[in-house]
Amino acid sequence: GTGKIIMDEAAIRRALTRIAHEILERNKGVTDSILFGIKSRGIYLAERLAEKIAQIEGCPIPTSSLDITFYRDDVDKENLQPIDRTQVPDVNGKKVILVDDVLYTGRTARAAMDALIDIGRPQLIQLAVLIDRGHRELPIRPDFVGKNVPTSKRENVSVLLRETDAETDAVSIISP
Ligand code: 3GP
Ligand code: 5GP
Ligand code: MG
Repeated sequence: GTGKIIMDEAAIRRALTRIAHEILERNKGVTDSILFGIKSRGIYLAERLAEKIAQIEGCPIPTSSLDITFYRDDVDKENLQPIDRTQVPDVNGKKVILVDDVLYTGRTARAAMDALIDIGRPQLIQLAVLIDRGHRELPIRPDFVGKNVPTSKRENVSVLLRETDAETDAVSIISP
């Protein structure tokens, strides 16, 4: 659906450019860092951040994706399997930056941390999100935020990305 656009293509580009700089500043470069995109849209955002970081720093940052289904707190695990650690980069001793489109209750971020710790022992884990819409149900706080967007629980934040959704990027609030 369509709602009020709160970030257009340029705003999203600028926010990701800023976050790329913040990641480099906070971590003093990209040595031993890995970006992990969470499911579909987090993966595209992680890839965009990696491209910017490589341009700014002149040095590539490994990028991977994380399937957290097994680690969710609301699914039946019977037919699911934990992450196969041979299929993901080694996280031992690494600075891992989780990337997602929207942060809401924090349950997805918690599951992602559980998944990471299942495959190794990262040096540290940080969280980067394009949108923080509030309403946390766990003590989780993002390290890098594109835009803080106060929402009601009944609203929904639509994130449309060129890679999967639309001709141009847009973030809007969909009200019921
Ligand atoms: P994503 O996989 O790209 O993150 O959760 C499945 C998809 O539904 C997500 O896409 C997300 O963007 C979208 N979505 C929209 N509103 C919600 C919501 O309130 N909760 C969740 N979990 N997903 C939502
Ligand atoms: P949480 O687990 O923090 O409640 O929600 C985070 C995950 O759910 C993210 O991966 C995000 O895609 C999705 N999500 C939660 N709320 C919204 C929303 O309003 N809009 C979109 N696009 N995704 C949401
Ligand atoms: Mg998401």
